[in-house]
Amino acid sequence: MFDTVLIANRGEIALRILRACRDLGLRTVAVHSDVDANLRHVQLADQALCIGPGPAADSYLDPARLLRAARLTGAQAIHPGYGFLSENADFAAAVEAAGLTFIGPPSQAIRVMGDKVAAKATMRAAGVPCVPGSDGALGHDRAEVHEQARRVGYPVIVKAAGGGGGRGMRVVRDAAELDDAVAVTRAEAARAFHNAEVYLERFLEHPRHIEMQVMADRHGHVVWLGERDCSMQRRHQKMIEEAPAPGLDRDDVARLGALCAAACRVIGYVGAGTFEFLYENGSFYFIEMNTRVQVEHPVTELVTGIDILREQIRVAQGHPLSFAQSDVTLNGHAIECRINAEDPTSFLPTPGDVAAWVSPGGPGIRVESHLYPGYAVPPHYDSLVAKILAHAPTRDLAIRRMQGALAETTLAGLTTTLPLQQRLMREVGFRAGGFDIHHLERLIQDGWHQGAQDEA
Ligand code: MV4
Repeated sequence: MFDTVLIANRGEIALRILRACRDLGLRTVAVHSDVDANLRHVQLADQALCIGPGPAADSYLDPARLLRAARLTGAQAIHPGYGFLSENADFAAAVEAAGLTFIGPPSQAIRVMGDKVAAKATMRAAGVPCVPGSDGALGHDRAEVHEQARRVGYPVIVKAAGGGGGRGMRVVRDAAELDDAVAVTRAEAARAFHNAEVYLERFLEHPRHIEMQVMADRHGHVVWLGERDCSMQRRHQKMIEEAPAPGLDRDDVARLGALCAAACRVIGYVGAGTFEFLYENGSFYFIEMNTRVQVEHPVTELVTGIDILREQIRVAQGHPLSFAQSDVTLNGHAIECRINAEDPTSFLPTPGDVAAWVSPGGPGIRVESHLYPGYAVPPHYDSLVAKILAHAPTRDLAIRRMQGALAETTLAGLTTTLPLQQRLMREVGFRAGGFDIHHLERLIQDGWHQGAQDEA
């Protein structure tokens, strides 16, 4: 049983982890790069340690430095947050081997889900519906690859087994393009992931991105906490997430949740996890699993009333989940806007000094942010600077509350995505709900900032 947690992350999630630890009476150790000494959670932690220079490869991504920091500070557990080393099976295994607790699933579960071919085979065997595709990784016989593609049906998508999150994939619209696409994806995958394995799937043209939150403990309890709709994205960067997903059949969602929970039992899953699905024409298709806490976990916390970070840490301590599936009920609707320090038309990063920051409040509003006046956003890392959430009994009121929250947010000195999110709150496609994963790219192409799109 640990009493000190090393927070192996930065920014808003490091602060979220710190607050969960504080609630549980746990000591916190903040580790930071030398450009991050002024982060909010570094100021608040019981102990802080600089572990290296600004570039993440020499600080937040260096397993040896993190393990040394744990040894030096007496931390017995490491929370990886999201990104960085959170889904690195070798790091999780090294933490386990050092006799420390990795706050996440067993390294073996991370390893299996990190290999998208193995993940899909495992999920299919567990009864989770998957996108029709090749039987496992593609072989080197060209005729056989063509036969697989014909059987799956064009258009197909070639994906790297070591990829995920949108990295290492290529759409193939007819047989003439197949050989090249397979060869190029293989070569890229070998370089990027040190794994040349690729597989085929039927390419779905207009899906929604729906994901299912699960939690499991070490006592055989698994629960599903409902879905999130993350379709409002650009280049695999989510912009807005919401729960529940508009227009879904609640019985379908419940069946899917039960299948995901059953799959967790099969793989011996522990902690918080997310099953990603594409949803098209009333059917769900598993694409990959995220074996970490996600950026958008608060929308699920708001509609379920369950503190996912708290449960994740308690489960890592060996406690059973504090609730059962029958205790999980959905209450209202929640929306999250990710405020990034990016230009809202070019999406280029806009690091710099925060001149003023006044966060919004009022009924149903929650803000997750490490910002404060005088803070400087460094150029080295992800540009997420705040998550603004609105919760209300209905989606319409949640949108109205979000509009109010965005309007009362003062963030001076930085250029951010906030104006785009303000516009999206009024856009007819968003207002209707149920838009596909290409919706935002279409709006951007149409020049959202020139006021070309319809407004409600
Ligand atoms: C797909 C797909 C269409 N058909 N697979 C992109 C990220 C990775 N998680 C899987 N991705 C996709 N896989 C098939 N068979 C379309 C995407 C996709 C996508 C998925 C979720 C959210 C945003 C996306 C944006 C572009 C493409």
